[in-house]
Amino acid sequence: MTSSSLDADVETQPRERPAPTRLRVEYLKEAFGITASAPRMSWAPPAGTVQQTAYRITADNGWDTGKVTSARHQLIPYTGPALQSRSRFEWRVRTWNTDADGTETASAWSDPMPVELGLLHASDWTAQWIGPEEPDVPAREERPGYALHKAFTLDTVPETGRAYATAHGIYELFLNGVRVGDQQLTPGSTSYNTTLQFQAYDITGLLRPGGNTIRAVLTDGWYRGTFGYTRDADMYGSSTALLAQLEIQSGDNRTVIGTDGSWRVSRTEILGADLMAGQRTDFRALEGTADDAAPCASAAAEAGAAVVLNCSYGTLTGPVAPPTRIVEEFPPVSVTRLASGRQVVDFGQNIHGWVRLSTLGGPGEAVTLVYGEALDATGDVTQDHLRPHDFRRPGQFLPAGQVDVVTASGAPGEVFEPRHTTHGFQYVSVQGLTTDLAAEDITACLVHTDLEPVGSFTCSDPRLNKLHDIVQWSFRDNACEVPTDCPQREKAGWTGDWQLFVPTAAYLYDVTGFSRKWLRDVRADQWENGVIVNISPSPGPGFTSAEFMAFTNGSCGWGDAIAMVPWELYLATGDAGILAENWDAMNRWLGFVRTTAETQRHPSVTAAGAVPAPHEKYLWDTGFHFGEWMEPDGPEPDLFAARSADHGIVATAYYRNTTAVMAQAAAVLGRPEEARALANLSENIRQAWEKEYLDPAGQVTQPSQANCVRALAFDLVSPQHRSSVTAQLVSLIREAGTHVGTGFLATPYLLPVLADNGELDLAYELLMQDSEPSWLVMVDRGATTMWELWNGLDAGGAPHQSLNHYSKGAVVSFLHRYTAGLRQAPGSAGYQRIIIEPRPGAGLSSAATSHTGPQGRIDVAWEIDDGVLALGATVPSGTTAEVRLPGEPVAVVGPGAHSFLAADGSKSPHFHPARSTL
Ligand code: RAM
Repeated sequence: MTSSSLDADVETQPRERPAPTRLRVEYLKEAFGITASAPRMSWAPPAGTVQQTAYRITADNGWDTGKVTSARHQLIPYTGPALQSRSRFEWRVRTWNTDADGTETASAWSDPMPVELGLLHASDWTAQWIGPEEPDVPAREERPGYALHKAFTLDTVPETGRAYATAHGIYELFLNGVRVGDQQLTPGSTSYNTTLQFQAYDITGLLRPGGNTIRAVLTDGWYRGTFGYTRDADMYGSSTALLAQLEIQSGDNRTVIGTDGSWRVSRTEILGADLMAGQRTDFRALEGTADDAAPCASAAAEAGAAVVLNCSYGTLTGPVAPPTRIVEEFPPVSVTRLASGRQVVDFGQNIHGWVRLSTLGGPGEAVTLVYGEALDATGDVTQDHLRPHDFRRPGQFLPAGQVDVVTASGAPGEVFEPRHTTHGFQYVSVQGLTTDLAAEDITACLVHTDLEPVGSFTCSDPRLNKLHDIVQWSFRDNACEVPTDCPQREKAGWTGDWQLFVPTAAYLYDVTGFSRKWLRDVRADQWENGVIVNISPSPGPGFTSAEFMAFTNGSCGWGDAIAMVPWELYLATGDAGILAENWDAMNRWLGFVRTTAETQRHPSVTAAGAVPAPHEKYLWDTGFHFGEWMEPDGPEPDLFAARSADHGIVATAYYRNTTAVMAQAAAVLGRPEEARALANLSENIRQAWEKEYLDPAGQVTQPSQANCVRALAFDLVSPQHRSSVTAQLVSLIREAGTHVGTGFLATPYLLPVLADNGELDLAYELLMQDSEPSWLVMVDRGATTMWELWNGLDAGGAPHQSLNHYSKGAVVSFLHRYTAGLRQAPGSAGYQRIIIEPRPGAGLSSAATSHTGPQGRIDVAWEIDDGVLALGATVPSGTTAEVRLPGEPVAVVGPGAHSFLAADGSKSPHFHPARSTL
């Protein structure tokens, strides 16, 4: 149903409501330079309404849906005039909604959201790829930044100006000496062989009549700099390149200034820049070269011509995730001058990014900045725990990197900000600077993908609040372009880490675009045989080091990310399209797992019987697996030994889980036959697991907390064995002195499994445990981010491995879902049906959580006073909540603010809805 005019709508709808909010285009808040020619629009219904009944979208390009009777407000396809490269429009939406009393009211119009398309086709690019001439490519980590620049003249002030730019490497653009835009580390990290992002910028305000200069600074970045644990260089190529196109419009006149052979290349102050190693800047190198602000004669004299390169345009694409930015800046909490003369700066928080240093040494004096997460006995920064093994020289370690060096020229106003590298750090050892640093001389810049926060948690226990805080910090520090494992040692998109943390992350931040971008790389990096590689983006099997470590790909719990991550995103958003995008890749992964299970037997099984038992074809017990990984007191990981170990108990569990997840995904995608077949396969695997790994007494045969947790979390044992496996898990935990014994994979499920199987108190005992290993040890030892190991800082304060890995932080989803008590109902996606069920414990007297999902913001808060639990909940439009309080029947409530009182569970229950309002 549509209505013809906006005015008529207003007349018939006198009661105006607040407007729809959170307008998004393809999950983006800023849709500038996108390359989706049929973008989809979403919004959140106005706060305080019960149910959207209709919407109307209008745009300034003539698009008008009229009034459409529909409750839908997610991913509405654009149906206006066909969009071309550079098309621009502003859209807004109003909705009609029912109130609690059933009357329909019209909302106000939302604020407008601008959308502008970038360059959709390779043929839109008239610019040519250019690069510096490098007869001898300098050694890795020593490669300088180059400036590629061009002077041009404009007759008039232009009406609009756009710049489109990308690079093989990292680029920054400057127009007339002013930095263009506020994005960092552009063009961002992707699997460059298949996808290269370009950025679009509005440069209208930076252009001027007369002489102008466009200048790009180009360094190695992910393209050819060193990367990851193995510190490989040249992953995507051995030369850097720039592609930039300025389009300047005045009336009907479009001037295009693209990179080509007329551009000049000069040196910059950056003598070396590498994402892992650090940045070396010598401002003296600029002496006698171009002033950024003006194309002076000396620049031309200094510069050489750019080389035109024959690179492809075919991989170019606009953004699908928010950009990377400096999201926060901090002053130091202390600066300490050591006896050695070094100054140690403590920012009080472990972060990812760099510092901005405004006090440099005297002319020609080098100041060295060593970044780290921990201090040694002398109070200086130590990096020893961050040094990776050198696989090519067993027993040796590689440098940790994270060292910047800056030499001043003495020119006034020199500021060092190494934006062509990044570091994971809380401390910086400033070496070679005689001036005492004041707080305003050095600033920490937190750099990450600019994600929207959508979730919160707080409770009456300060240590749990701190735990939540440090987990959130670890996520922020590892959300730079792709979900990384750690921001210092590796900065790598490990599949397993994201698989196990994405449910927590998606509750706290809108990670949809960010994850979709990464999944595109995961799919691109998938091997012919279906193997999902451990790290994405990565350059593929043709690359030497990838080949060297190739045997580790195909690990259970890591490769399964291709099913688990899309499924979690679907649950968070209700967007089945994310499942559809990844469906083929999941099937190919499953094909690899299934073929491996059906055709290979682990030698230990073969030794036990020449003829395979019928259930053995469902056991995935060969190939390399990381296994549970990093259990406390576990052996030092030995990847080469793991290659032949029997990890069937873990791998078969993941085989079961992935088939179960895919069965549900198939059902959502309207593939009932596949859903049935997958569910059957999953049940067969379950039975095989039970037969192989559960003894007749209902005990897991390879007893570990992790194996018991998986048995329950992945529904591996039949209902009659759940209690014996729970009892086994409980006794393993008690044998460990009530300590956590899981590593990476099972940790997210440990507390939920206990709570779901009648052991809520034990879940809380583990949560509140404060001797090693435990989460609160991290809090008590002053962690500001989650550690990779349970003993990241040991009792003596010595650091071990990374102090900034979010994986163990998945525990905080227990705080959201159980402690505060907000979770989705089974079968719900996009938070349309929720369950509010506080499960208090550990003497907590209050807890609160919020989550802004597709329907809007949900708030849950409870307090216990004198044995009475008072619960307040706000349920957004279009959402149904089941409220479950101790000993009471389920109350089903709709949108609005509700409050309830109940006994806290320890006293006799008394429960009634006290008040509900809109
Ligand atoms: C480590 C990474 C990552 C983990 C792999 C298996 O080096 O830091 O967290 O997934 O190993």
